[in-house]
Amino acid sequence: MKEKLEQIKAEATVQIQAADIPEKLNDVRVKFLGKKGELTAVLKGMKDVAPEDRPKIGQLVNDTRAAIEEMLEERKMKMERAIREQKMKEEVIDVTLPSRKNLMGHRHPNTIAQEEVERIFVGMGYEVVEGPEVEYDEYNFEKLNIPADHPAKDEQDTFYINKEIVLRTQTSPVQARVMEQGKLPIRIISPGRVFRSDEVDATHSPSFHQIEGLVIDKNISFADLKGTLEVFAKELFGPDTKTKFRPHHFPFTEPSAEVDVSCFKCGGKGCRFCKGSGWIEILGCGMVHPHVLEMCGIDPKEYTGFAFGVGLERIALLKYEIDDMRLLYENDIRFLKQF
Ligand code: 2U9
Repeated sequence: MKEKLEQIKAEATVQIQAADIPEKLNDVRVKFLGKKGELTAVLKGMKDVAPEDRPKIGQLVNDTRAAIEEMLEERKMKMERAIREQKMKEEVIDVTLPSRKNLMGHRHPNTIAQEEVERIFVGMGYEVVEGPEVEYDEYNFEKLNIPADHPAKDEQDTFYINKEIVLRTQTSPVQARVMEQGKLPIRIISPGRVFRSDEVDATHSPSFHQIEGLVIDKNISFADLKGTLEVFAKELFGPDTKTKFRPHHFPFTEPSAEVDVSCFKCGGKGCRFCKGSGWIEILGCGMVHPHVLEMCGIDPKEYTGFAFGVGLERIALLKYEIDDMRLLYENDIRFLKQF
């Protein structure tokens, strides 16, 4: 029995040393220590051993099992260490490699145009003020001198929430609210989304953006309006830009004008871009109507002011020479990537 145990131990030693992967080592464990293993078979044969020899043989079997287990454990640890070292060798990290670049998005052309306009006016001391997109009819129309029966109300094709509440058709109500607060002087621009129930085409959308401006102080004249918008045009389209004020009519300003800039493509000679005229229309403006001042709690005998409004998409289309407004809303990355 003793020889048999020594033989088992010797065989196990050889096979444990020969095992080169964890699976083979496990096979060895099963072969010698498993339920049907060789050592278990020896234990089962104990009944044939003389009773007085049994404790001694039993001890020998236990010692052999312990020795085999120890060898298995030691081999397993060595194997794991070797595997780990091999992995470390194979997975060398080259810390000098350049990192992968993150895909960075950028601002939408509308936002670029808006921030450019904001930069120009903030540089002239204006404050940027935002307000609600859902407005009372009173602020969107009444206080801007557009009463219930005024044709401008039809012209502006308004989205009505109910009789008193509309989706704002311009950002003017923001200015009306600031005027009502009564803190003077006022020098603000209000950018934001506006809504008109227009059919979608290359130059119209039911939802677009405006930037309106308002200045109220003592002794503000049309000359201030002209000077301000001339500076704005030169900043936006280049120092050689000329401006032309054409008389116009808006209910909220009197007198009113539309402003053209000399074509920045041809310098005013006339080209395809300006349809041969040498001029491009960019905004509307005027002196705030005395009745509007009154309705917003400002005394028109003491204070005067000017206002202007510009379509943001129009600026983006002109600046980036985009010929269809719909491109600005489709979010096609191939288009947006260009700006
Ligand atoms: C108050 C008083 C007056 C804002 C103004 C315009 C002229 C104008 C258009 C430009 C293109 C709208 O986006 S557009 O279709 N706007 O021409 N807007 S004066 O006048 C105001 C605003 C607020 C209290």
